[in-house]
Amino acid sequence: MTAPTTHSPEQTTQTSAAPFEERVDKISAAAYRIRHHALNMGEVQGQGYVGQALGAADMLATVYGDQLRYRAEDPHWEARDRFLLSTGHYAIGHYAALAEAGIVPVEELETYGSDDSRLPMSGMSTYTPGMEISGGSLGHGLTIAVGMALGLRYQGSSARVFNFLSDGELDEGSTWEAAMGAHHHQLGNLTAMVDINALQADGKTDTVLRTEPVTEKWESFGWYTQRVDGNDVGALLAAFDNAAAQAATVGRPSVILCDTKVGRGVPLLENREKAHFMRIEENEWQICREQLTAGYEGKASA
Ligand SMILES: Cc1ncc(C[n+]2csc(CCOP(=O)(O)OP(=O)(O)O)c2C)c(N)n1
Ligand SMILES: [Mg+2]
Repeated sequence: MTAPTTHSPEQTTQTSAAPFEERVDKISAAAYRIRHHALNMGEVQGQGYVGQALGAADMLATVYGDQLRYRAEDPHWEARDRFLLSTGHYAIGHYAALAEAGIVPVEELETYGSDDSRLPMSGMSTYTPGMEISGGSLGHGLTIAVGMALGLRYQGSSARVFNFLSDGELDEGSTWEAAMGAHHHQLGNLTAMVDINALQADGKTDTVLRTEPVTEKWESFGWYTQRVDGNDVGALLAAFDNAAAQAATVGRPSVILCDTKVGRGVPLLENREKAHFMRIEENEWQICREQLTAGYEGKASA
């Protein structure tokens, strides 16, 4: 199993002062490593939610590599920004991001899904440093984020709360109740990001429940709404910078709607049937890694 070198910041601050293009390159490199980690973890199990991790890697890299305030050596640091993963099944991608952030050791990733591992298949807050909530029951992340953002404000904290949701979670009434609550309480310290990969467990999102037009829905719920290509790091970074620029203790909550592609970066997996939970054959993992590296190096040298 090969693992690329990991960049481990001690702490990052929101919106770095480095030039934009430099930040994009740094995030893109982090996204590549996150994808690599996810493939290595998936190989341990022979299957899993690998497609989601590949699709969301650019979002995770932007948040962890550039926006989130945290201390790798002290995951419970009181002033940290909170990152809430409501989609427990995306844990594989989140663990890869936590390793990239230096919060979880890279060597530990190979324990993913094993008995006694701190990295169970579904995200559990009591198991993993940096995992703020247990998120397997979908549609609850944003409700918790609202309470947390409200609580931090009462405590006089300037920390922000980030909530990662999936498009399947937009089927849930609780998500929209939370969206109304966030607007009502003017939670300017709350930023939601939605991975719109157009897929759910039961098939394509528009065949399960037509949630579009989602941009207009969030806007009508009073949120500062942006929609971007969630696999375009430059577009993502600009959107997160916009959200950070208008973050406030009291103000409009922000949502960044990110259109992504399941399996992104690995052509072999990008058009796979049954993409929600992928079975990948033994001989395919190395091909996946090679395709990922070829794509990344091709882009980096272009
Ligand atoms: C409340 C709840 N209902 C149903 C499930 C079963 N479930 C697990 S993943 C999933 C799909 C949710 O959509 P999404 O996260 O967009 O799927 P993906 O993009 O990962 O394919 C469902 C329905 C669940 N975990 N929680
Ligand atoms: Mg989905």
